[in-house]
Amino acid sequence: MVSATSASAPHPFDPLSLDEIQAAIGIVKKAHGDVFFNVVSLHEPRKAEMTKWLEDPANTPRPLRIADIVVIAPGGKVYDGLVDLSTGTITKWELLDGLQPIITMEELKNVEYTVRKDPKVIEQCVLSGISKDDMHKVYCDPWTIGFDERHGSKIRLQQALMYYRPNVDDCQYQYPLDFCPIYDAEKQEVIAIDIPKVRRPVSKADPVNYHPAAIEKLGGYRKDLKPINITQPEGVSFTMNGREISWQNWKFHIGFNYREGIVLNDITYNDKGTVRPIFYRLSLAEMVVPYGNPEHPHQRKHAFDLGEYGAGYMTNSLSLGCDCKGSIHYLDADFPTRSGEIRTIKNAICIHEEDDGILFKHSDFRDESVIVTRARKLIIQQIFTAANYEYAIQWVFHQDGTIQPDIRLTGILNTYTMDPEEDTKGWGTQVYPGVNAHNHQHLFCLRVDANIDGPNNTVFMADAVPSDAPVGSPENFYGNAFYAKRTKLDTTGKSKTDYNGATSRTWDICNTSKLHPYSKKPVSYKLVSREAPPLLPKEGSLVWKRAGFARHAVHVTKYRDDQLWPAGRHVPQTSGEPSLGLPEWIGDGTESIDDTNVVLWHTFGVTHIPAPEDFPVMPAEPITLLLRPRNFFTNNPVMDVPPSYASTPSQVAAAGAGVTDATDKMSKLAFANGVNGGSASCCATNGANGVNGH
Ligand code: ABN
Ligand code: CU
Repeated sequence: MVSATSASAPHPFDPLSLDEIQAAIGIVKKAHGDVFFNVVSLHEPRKAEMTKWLEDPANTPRPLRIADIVVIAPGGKVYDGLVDLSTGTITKWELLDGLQPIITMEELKNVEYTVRKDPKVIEQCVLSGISKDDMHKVYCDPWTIGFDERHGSKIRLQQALMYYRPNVDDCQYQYPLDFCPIYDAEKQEVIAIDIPKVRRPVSKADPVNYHPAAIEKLGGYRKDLKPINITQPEGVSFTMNGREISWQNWKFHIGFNYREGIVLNDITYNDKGTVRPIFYRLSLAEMVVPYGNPEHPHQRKHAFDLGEYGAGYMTNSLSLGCDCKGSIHYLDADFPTRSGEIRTIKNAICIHEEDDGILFKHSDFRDESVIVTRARKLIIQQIFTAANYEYAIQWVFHQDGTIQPDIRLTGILNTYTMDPEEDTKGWGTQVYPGVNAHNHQHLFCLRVDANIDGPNNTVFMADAVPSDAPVGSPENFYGNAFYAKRTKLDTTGKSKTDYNGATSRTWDICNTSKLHPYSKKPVSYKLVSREAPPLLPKEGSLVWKRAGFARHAVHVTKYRDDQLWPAGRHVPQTSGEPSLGLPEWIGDGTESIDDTNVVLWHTFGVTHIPAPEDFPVMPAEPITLLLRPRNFFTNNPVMDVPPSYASTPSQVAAAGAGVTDATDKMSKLAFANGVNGGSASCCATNGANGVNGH
């Protein structure tokens, strides 16, 4: 039993500690013997109870610590359970029928070992032009199978995407093989192989690699880079209390789970002494990567990297100076292994500040008085590796109340083999001789559990449009009128909306019971997201059915405990009939979401038509969006951030007396006093020599 009442009791949002995971495992083992542990994670406190505790923690009972458990018992039987850690009791134990839980890293690793020994796989390798003695050079990325109607969802399956490495240090993704074994995780054997009608032998092209020895061979690394060092001689400007962070008026809790990775809870901003709630919970709740090649079996290639593999389970251990620079605070993550041991990922989350360019600036053209204030940002980061791809997830907090989820995609393209003269028919690109990188999308689902100045919020869609009135009419005589048209999304059905670049469409999460004193508009947070392509696979396709959340850029639901994951709780091998998660919660579309506790689900991402520059390793591609305060603060909330330089007209007239100058000395050295020999007055709008200190 793990006491929840001691002084060191965890915050109710904290992930389960190592001790708590061990306790839960012990309790399950005692009751159910040897099972494979798939999930042992925090069962999040019920919101009603948690909200009371957050309001008055000293006088409210602390929500109990409960472990959310998924196990696979002998015979492939899957159980969902709950363990109350305060009493040491199992409060729920439910056998699931035809549902497959998330695939763990350990399960993935078994597959390669099996396929290398399988006689039928060896036969196919030989047909591809690989010697049977070279099976140690054959690799596979074991993917969940998606859904295959021939095999259903009762047996736990993976599809093995096959590759070859002529040498151990070669990048296998340039030697894809053309067949696809199907692996039964319970039997631990290959049960079928999908073999294409048109065979394509393994490529004979010379390897192209990106490791240092390969780059040396190609002429070596660039030699013109001087070091950039980031120093924070007085330390960082944030404070941590357990997993609660305070920085620049922000305060929130940093959680982490096997599936979504970073989860941010109870996000508030101290607005001149008033602590204002903004979001109850923010996370990336799901993602899907549909591939666009119509040939069998590529229709199965649409990984749900969070629901099927887990952004937590796949997270990297981050290293200082590489993944993050500066003064870093790290948080570790603990997970169960299949057998019930503990796996700790050191430095799973890094927290640090970065300079962020100009926060605001104005200079007066009359007299060259100027104010320049530099911004900094706070970054909560994790990076996960989803087989070939890397995803760097940054939750960026800005001083002005903006939150910016920022994702960088890097790593390696998923590839398939082709004859170098073959026509890709537009479904992919030959990125290297014999390498076909199929078109695909990366569609993420951001879950926004809103709390804008209180739990009752309403979502509006805002479109910048011209006046409806014609030119020459009394309302729009000159024809120049335009405005932001606001449409209230007052039912779940109406909330299904898509991005429209032509109207600069945004969505406002409003508290309609609180109006701004000047604008008379409701206090709000605006979702500004310009990378929200539609799901390109057609209505009725397998991925359309399975990834219901990706059908629209925005859906809004009424909050319910446990509605966390928009493609369902157990995603592998769902058929999409019915579509789980968000389509179920949207229901017939009649539920009111007006002035209530709402959750906004936002699907955004990129459509990736690969190009040779993406190979053999992709330069990181950023995707970003903003949650911005609008009509929320009385006026600019960052005027109290100390400026780097500030002079008023009277100070300019008095030749600089009283000017505030906190510019960094290195900049002056480099450009003003040093190289260019100009004056050290850094902020004149057009310095005589054209060089400013900033
Ligand atoms: N991107 C699909 C995937 C993720 C993890 C492991 C295998 C495959
Ligand atoms: Cu991509």
